[in-house]
Amino acid sequence: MTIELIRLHRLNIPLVRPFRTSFGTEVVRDVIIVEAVSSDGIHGWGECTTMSWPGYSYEYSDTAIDVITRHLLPALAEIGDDNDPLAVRSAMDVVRGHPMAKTALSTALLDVWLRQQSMSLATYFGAERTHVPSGVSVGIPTSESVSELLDEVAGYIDAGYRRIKLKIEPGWDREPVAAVRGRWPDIPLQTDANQAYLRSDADHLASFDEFGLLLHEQPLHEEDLYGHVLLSEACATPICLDESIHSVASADSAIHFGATSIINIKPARVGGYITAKEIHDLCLSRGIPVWCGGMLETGIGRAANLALAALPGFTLPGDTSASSRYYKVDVTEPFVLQDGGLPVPTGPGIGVDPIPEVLADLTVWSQELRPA
Ligand code: NPG
Repeated sequence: MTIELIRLHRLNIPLVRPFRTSFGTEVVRDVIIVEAVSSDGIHGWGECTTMSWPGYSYEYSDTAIDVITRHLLPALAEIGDDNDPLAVRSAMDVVRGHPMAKTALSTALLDVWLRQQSMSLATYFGAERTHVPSGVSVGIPTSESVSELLDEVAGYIDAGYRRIKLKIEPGWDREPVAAVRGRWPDIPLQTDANQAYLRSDADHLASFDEFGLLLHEQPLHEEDLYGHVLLSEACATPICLDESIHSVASADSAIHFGATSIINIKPARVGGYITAKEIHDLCLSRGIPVWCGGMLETGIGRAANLALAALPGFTLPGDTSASSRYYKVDVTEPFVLQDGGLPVPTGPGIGVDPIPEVLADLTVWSQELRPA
């Protein structure tokens, strides 16, 4: 199969509410959707989850466009018409890093490849679950008001979300966690600091043990693996790594050294769904529970994440929330919460397509690229 055309669609989608974390505030999702068109007329889709600034990682939307255009697409010329997912991944290996750009392009190609075989992504993974329980990630209210936070959390709990993740940072941590735990003593609750703490905060973070949390996600800098080992020793609350995990090898090292006892698997952070599945398999074999992270995906990225999260090692609810948690209008048919979770798409490939008029409406820039 020959890929004749790659289209990059850059969209700006207003969020239903600002999403504030320890690394910044997003009000509008600046997202790139990659479309791959094959010579037999099949369209495949992938989402690039970069933000407009390098706050979560060094990648951002402008670098992703550059890397896809000038490096990843030319690298694919090496494999000619062979779009086998493993061949695509190894061709892209010539580029260091840039996992979100790689994920976007490789997922669009994987989608074409699967659609040609009429196989769903979940089936390709060997996933059997048809419904995935949803958690929700709650940002820091821009007002920094605990009562506003409680109202937001109450809305999510009423909607049926199965676990709550609170974004924290120094100065916004014990009080909101205590308030949510006080009001909902039994709800599965976890924190996410996005690297905002220091090793010297270990005693402070250990003081959260009284709240019976599921986990603390990525409290320290992503390179501070040993710091997370020390934190794991200081806290009864399990430590879960996100930003530190970029590959099977980094997951294996973090588990081996005792820096993490749970892993957040985000395909976009590890360079694609093939590697994400391999990290899942490693964790399953080591008895390490995993859950699927999110990066405010549209229906395109969400559909693929749900297929992954249908694998058996995903034993904790992930950040796979309904479309309405993020957007008034999603690019695809909206994912709607059913019984506290979302259905795993069953159609060929990722199982969803953008709605052409919505895609056109939200597009602020687009470009057509011809593979060599
Ligand atoms: O539900 O998609 C979601 C958001 C989950 O908190 C979430 N994502 O740090 O994991 C994170 C955070 C994030 C969002 C990271 C956007 C990067 C970009």
